[in-house]
Amino acid sequence: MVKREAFGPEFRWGVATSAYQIEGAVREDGRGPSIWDTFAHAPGRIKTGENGDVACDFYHRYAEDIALIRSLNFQAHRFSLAWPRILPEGRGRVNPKGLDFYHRVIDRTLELGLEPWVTLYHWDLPQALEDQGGWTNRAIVDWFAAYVEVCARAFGDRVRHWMVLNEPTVFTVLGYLQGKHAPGRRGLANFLPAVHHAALAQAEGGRALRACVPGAVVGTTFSASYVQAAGPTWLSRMAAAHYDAVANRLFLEPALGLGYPWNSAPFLHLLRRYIRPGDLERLAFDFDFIGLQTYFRQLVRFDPLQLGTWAQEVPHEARGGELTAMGWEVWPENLYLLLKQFAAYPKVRRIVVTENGMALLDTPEGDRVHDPRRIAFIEAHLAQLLRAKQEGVPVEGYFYWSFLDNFEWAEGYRPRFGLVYVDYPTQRRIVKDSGRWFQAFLG
Ligand code: IFM
Repeated sequence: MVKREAFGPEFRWGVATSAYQIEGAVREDGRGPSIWDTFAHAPGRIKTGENGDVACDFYHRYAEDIALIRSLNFQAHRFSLAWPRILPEGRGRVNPKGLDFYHRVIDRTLELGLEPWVTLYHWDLPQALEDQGGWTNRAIVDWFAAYVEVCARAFGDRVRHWMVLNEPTVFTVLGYLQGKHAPGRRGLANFLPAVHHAALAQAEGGRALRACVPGAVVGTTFSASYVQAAGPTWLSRMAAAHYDAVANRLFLEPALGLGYPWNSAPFLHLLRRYIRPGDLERLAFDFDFIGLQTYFRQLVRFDPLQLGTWAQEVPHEARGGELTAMGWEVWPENLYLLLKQFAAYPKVRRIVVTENGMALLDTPEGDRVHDPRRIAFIEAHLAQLLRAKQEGVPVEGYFYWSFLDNFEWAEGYRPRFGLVYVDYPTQRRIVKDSGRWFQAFLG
């Protein structure tokens, strides 16, 4: 049984959310449309046909919701700013009411003694910018830096902890290569420029923050999955190395000044088409912390039809272990192995687990939601985190994803990740047993 004391007094405990997944109020107070509004309203894009128009109605309920975070004894509140609420056209005109909303959220967070941890980009790109090419247009590097500057100047007096991007590999692979997420583009001709511009924006965003907010603690977050070869053959190991380069190293290594991992996945040399003189140096930024976000490992086998990575994922359901409502295998050692992998880079000075959590199909029984599987998931992952920490990995925080059940992108509202159950028709909140578990653990 893990105990809070074992993590030390400096360790940060928090919960995480993102704007489009919880706020709702998509047409209120001057917010402009985002690519997720467009995508979710297009037929067939979201499995359940749902959208984020109302979501958890956090826009109107933020004061009570933040109080709920406090009541669970967390110290930190991670949330994202919606770019189209602040700059409805993505650039130029600032929407004062958009800024006001986040002033209120930040003030409420601080008033309750919680630290605000702010993500600048959690996937809700202004539609007006997508209409000009979105992440495939190199101008986005400047658009993004200008947006970061607006946010830094508005909130930098009260926000110390910042994260520039949320999971760039996920939004470029799913949004620009596979078309499963907004904006629904496909193919390398979209993916490769989106990768390079997001990697540049990641570093430029860090520089913009540092320039505007003295004393800011600047991070960025990466999706990660520990990659294992499904078989002992050379081909299987080669496929795993290619997959690892894309899944875990694509954005991390350029930020660390190591460039793109094209020696491990040669198809990434195609990125050179988008790289201009000086870019490779501009990709580096000395982040104060690296946000590690993980949910499952990847087991891969060689597949000659998977051009580029040569890797095919072994289906999670074929692995024989417990599955979450996302169909993801539960394998807690993944967190330990990834922490070790990330900590092996000399330039990674501090790591914060900025997301980790389990989706279930929770159902309330009266005013209780019993979720023992989620409690077991959390305990097992915290034990693995502690194992890494005790072996010297500089991991300094854990944020559970997510505070509330919310809009799980293309999956709609069916998988529930929250510590707090949301009854969407009434917007009633019920603290699940896992939320009560955290309350006692942190209390
Ligand atoms: O809900 C997402 C979040 O937006 C980004 N990281 C993974 C979570 C679960 O899929």
